[in-house]
Amino acid sequence: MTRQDISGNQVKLVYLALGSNLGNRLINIELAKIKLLEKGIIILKSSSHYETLSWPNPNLPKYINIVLEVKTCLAPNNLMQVCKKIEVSLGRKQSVKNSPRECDIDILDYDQKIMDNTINLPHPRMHNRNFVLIPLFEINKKWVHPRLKRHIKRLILTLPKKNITSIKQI
Ligand code: PH2
Ligand code: MG
Ligand code: MG
Repeated sequence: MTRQDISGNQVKLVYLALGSNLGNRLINIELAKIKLLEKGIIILKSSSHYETLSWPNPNLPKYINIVLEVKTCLAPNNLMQVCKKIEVSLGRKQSVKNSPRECDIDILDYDQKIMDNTINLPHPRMHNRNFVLIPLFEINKKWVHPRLKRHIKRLILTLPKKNITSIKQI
């Protein structure tokens, strides 16, 4: 039987990536976690903080990234709306793609769901991003990519070596 909350909604296991490369990066990430909690999203695990080069332009300020394992009853689109609102409340402006931001929240994996319409699940570029795979591996060594059916360890080993050596656990 699927687990339900007290209102009968199904509880889903979700992995979120949080990042910041503008302002006080550590505080921005902590505030984002508090705001997620305020929306009833339960944080089960939180990875260490990792300092990573900005992708795709390494000349932009470095990011601090973490990955969270959370429980939520929100549907994917509603969860996405909540994440967007938190990004904006922490100062994110609608600007040029990949420009520095106080807060970035991406849904990596929503209960192993594969979805290709309003939002893409799992996150379409997660499998080649060191700043997502390495913190995810820290909190779930058994995670498997729902679309590629590939184990997290294999995905990390496929990354270019410099992507592994350039990431700093802090
Ligand atoms: N997020 C981006 C663009 N580039 N680079 C790093 N290192 N970390 C991020 O979280 C990140 C990025 C937009 O979502
Ligand atoms: Mg991102
Ligand atoms: Mg994003």
